[in-house]
Amino acid sequence: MDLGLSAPSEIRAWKDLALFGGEPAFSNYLYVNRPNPVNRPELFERIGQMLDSGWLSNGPFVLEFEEKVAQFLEVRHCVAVTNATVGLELLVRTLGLRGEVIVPSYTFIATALALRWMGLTPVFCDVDLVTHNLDPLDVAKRINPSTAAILGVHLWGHPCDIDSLTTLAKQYSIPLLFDAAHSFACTYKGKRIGGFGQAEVFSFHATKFFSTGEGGIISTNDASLAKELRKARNFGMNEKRMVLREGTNAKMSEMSAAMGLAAFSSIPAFLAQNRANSDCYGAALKDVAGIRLHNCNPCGVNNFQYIVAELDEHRAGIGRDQLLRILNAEHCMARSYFHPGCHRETPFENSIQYELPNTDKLAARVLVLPNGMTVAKEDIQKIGSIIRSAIVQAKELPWQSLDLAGKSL
Ligand code: T4K
Repeated sequence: MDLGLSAPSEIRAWKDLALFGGEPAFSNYLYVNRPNPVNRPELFERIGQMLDSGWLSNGPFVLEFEEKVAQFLEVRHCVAVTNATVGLELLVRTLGLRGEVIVPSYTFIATALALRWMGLTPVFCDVDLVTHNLDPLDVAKRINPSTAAILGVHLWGHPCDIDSLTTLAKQYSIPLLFDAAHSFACTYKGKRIGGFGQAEVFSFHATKFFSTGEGGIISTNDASLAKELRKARNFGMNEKRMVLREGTNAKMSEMSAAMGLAAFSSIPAFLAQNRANSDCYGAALKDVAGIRLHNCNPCGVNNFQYIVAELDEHRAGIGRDQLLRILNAEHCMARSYFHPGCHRETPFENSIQYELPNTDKLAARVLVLPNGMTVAKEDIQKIGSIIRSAIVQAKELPWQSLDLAGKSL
């Protein structure tokens, strides 16, 4: 059944919402980002080749994958790694950074932990309320003689203000790096994310729209950096197995590379479905008071991997966590990414140096909704209907009786 993209969602009586006694809208749980289906014949073919060859690591698939990704990103060098967190660690360690790195607090905890794990001090910076990305004016205020680098995050696949950050990095002669974990296949002013700053780091985790199970890639146009990264990820060895520097084991496995290679031909289909789903969410939530979808990338192409909604509690009459509770009861496992902001997480509690008002606001109001190939238009209609019903009847919802009954998230 084609519900059409412009169909508004229907209102259900609040008594029919699962949290208040109704049946859950979804019999199977709906998650924020289920892995997209992989081309199984191609994957199985490659797994067969891998087993026949006896090369499970240090084999040809990683090289082929790196070349393919470099071509796709239009960048000179790609170094495949076990995951993006390790990729960030490898990058800052290989660059020999010491001291402070300016980074947003409004990001997944991996960005900040990678720095701390490598002995660096993350200096948390506020973000712009519209883009959700580093605010260059706030970055400028935090630069000091101990600043070793700026690490921007293209959150939700929305590029940072790359031009302004590049100007700042040049002015202070510090490296500019990007956590591009969300940004595969996204563009900035007509150019694919991947070639900006000194290097960018992508994630191919299971929840990303393009996945290698676990995996990541560091992309750069700097040949000598790429060469050092290759050694550093392989125990410091060169191609002749001579140990020329300190290093670790951060290599991507052949199995992960095989999965990535098998997913390549599906990228257009993944993008098309994410885009169509995003439009469908837009229609389903149209004119619902207090909720709006984040415009992912006004100055380029987005992969629409994350459907990011912002809830204005005063206009909607219901809080973000209340709405989350209603959705979860329906088996729609929406998430409050990235609450409460890295600077408020335990490892960084003692390092709150500045007020981050925009980070606090976004952490309190953002709700990420399910997307990907496993999410159908009908699902989105139902999610829209749950959200609309909750907001329209916000004043009538019997929270008190529920809390007295001892139900909790
Ligand atoms: N920088 C940024 C900005 C990032 O967002 C991330 C990771 C990184 C760096 C580091 O990248 P990696 O080192 O991971 O390559 C998830 C992911 O674990 C994480 O990769 C991702 N960002 C972050 C935004 O989300 P959780 O704790 O929400 O993941 P998890 O395991 O609860 O998965 C979320 C949902 O996805 C689950 O509710 C169910 C579903 N799921 C998950 C997995 C793993 C599946 O359906 N199948 C699966 O195999 O962090």
